[in-house]
Amino acid sequence: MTQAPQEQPESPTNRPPSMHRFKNWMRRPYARHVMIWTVVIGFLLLPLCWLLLAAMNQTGAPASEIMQDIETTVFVFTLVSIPITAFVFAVLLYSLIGWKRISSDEPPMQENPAIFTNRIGVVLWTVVTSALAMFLVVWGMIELAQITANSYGTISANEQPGGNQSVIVNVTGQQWVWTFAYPQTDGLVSDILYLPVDKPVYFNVTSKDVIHNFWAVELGVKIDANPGAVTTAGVTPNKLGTFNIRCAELCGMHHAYMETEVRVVTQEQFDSWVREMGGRRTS
Ligand SMILES: [Cu+2]
Repeated sequence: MTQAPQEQPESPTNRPPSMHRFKNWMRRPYARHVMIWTVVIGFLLLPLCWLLLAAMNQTGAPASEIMQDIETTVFVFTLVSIPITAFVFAVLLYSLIGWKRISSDEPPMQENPAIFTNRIGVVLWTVVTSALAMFLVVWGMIELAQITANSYGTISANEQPGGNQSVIVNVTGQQWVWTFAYPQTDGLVSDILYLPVDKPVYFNVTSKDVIHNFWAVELGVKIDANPGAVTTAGVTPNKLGTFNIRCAELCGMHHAYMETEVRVVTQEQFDSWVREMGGRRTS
């Protein structure tokens, strides 16, 4: 039986060409294990993409175009980060489990030589992670522009095209309640937000005391409520139902309970609610 010629241990002076070293490296058991574990862990992590959306949709989201955009972004970002996450976990687990047989009494294993710089490895790692990161940056910017357009940007409600056909709501946060005033009616104020479906709504948001954050969860609206200033946001609710409104800025002892509801109803239901509450539509 002839023995395969033993490969010379690699050292900086007798290094074979890059490609050869890369192939050699991939033949090593730990490299193969890490690659296999990366693929297995990657597949195990895949359901996360859908689980996250299922969790977000528990309470009826998406109830607007904006929320739909946010969910798509969450899905894509999770998907794109899975290969890197899987690789990091594979290295971590292999370091914990694969090498655990080395005890302090044994000398270090000889079959795993010192790691030298491997150009192909470095190029692959850098190019792949940079490409993924760039993709996320570009995707993020496009989505941000899309969401800004869908939330009517920074143009105030009365300057928007068709602004008069929209609902304007003045949102006020204070420790620890939300109040919604409808300036187009005769002084209607409510602690539950009513909105007609499929109609643009503009929020003028402010605070009476500390900084709060107006978060209409399933509508995908989240904006700071600052004392002494008005911030604006907009959305078109496209789903009937009752959804959550929360404070998303730590604002004191009862911050966690600073929540109420948004009820998205038909235009007829909205008009009759306005009448019931004694408000008269003035525009
Ligand atoms: Cu608050």
